[in-house]
Amino acid sequence: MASRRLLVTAALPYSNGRLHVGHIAGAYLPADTYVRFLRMKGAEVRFICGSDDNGVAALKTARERGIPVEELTAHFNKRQRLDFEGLGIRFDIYGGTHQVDFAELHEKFSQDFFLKIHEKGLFTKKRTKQLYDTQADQFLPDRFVKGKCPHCASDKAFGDQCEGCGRALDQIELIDPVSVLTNTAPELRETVHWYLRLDQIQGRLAEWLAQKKESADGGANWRPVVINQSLGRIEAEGLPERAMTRDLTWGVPVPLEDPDAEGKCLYVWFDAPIGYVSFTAKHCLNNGEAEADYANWWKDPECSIVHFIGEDNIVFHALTWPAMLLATHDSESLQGEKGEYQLPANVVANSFLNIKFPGKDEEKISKSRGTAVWIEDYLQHFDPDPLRYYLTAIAPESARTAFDVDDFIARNNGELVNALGNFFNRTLTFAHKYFEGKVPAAGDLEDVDKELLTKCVEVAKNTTEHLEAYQFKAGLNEMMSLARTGNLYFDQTKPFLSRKTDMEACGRAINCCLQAARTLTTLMSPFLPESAEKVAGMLNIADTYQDWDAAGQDLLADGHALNEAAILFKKLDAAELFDN
Ligand code: B3M
Ligand code: ZN
Repeated sequence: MASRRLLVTAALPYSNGRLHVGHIAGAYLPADTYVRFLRMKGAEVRFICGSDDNGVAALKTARERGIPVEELTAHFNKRQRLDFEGLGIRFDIYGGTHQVDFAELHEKFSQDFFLKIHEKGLFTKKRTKQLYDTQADQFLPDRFVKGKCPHCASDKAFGDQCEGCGRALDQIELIDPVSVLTNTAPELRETVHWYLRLDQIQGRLAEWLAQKKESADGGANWRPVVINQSLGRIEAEGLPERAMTRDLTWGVPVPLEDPDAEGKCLYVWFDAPIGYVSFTAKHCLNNGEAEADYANWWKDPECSIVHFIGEDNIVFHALTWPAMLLATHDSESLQGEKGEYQLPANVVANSFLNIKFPGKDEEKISKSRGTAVWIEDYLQHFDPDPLRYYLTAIAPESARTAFDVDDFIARNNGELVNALGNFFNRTLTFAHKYFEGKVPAAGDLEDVDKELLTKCVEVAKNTTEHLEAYQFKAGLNEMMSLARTGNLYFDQTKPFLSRKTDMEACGRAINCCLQAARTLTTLMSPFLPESAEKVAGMLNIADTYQDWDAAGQDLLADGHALNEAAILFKKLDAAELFDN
């Protein structure tokens, strides 16, 4: 682990809709798992998130629904917050770039950031042409223009990004643009914007990314897709200047005393990542610290910053955002000196999830076609942990994967219920029935017993390594391998037979099973926090199981009293939820 202090962020969801399983698998669940793990390791962590309220996404939805944009974003901020809570995703603060309690501070941080870059001379003010909808009588925000991509010819290109090839675009590059507002062809009109001089920063950016690439095996664990998309972009085409202002009134006003700045806002991708910072400052305030204490997390080389995002946000987090950070620096240091914004220690990106409903083909998750599993719907029927389990088991860490409804049910019933739950249940029930609810004496261990205890140590070590390397799926599999080995051990040592003939052997087997259960409780906790807490209660280790390093090391003492056992996971039926 890079350091004992970490600031972890998860991408700020746009507050214009509900969350589905794809969002959770992409950024929020791995981030939460990681933070829980870090805390169990004794690290000091701040876990920051909130909604991305500004810009056109919200404006567009509000317009479609005929409600004020403030109302829309407040509404979805709250619903998304409840989704996260319901899934046990526990941020230290959940802000929102335009939410009542946050907007003022966020505006200040964003404007200061802009001014700092402005002072450094890293913006060019340019008079350009922009698409203007003469029927709606307004300049068209990027998302309000559709057209053909100049790079890949996909017709799913918007004014900011092509959904075909993922490239960032300028709206005037679009071929055959059409206004989303009125479906008419817009005309080009003159406007003024401030462009971030990425060309001036790309040398340092490339050097920084190259360092990360080299260290990919040496502990930094950057995913290849992140390096390739960002460094690859610089090497292939260089970074053109990008406009960081927009002709828009919903957002952070451009903080310049310049008539040309009137009626303009900062680009949403400029202010959104600053949300990570302003929410940190707000958290400091809520925590009884000073606003300026955000710097302990953002401007201290001793603190590592890790961003969790979905694949479509790579360019913004591994190029634009680090460029913005570098643009505020006085020093030439790549990471940043103390007192300067630190560049991220890692940007962890997942790919997307497809969806597969019973009897249908695998397809993309789509709001408009209704092909999604919504978190609100899920939580009405089921506990959070089965979803956490499945989304980690199929995590799209290196490629797109699918949420397959039948597979979700099958793995819940086969893995959580039959392997993990059953191991706890048979062990605890046995201890209650034949050993008065106490840990029986281990006695003299035989090879088979020692093997199980060695397996506990190994699994703890491997799970640690996987989690430190952001390999959540592998970490989960490793943890589950201990449950399987535990079941095999139970079957082999047959305490159900030895209890009639050799109580000592029987006690030894149950003792070892309880040790494995003890280890599992800790190791499953970042993945399945609610279930871990329950089983910790049953094992009567509520105050110790959160110490990560105790897994495989701390053994339950002979005679340790256990609490009542209860069923941990239950079989699920797809019909309950997914009967469409
Ligand atoms: N709101 C994007 C998204 O959901 C976006 C992330 C901002 S993180 C600073 O694609
Ligand atoms: Zn394209």
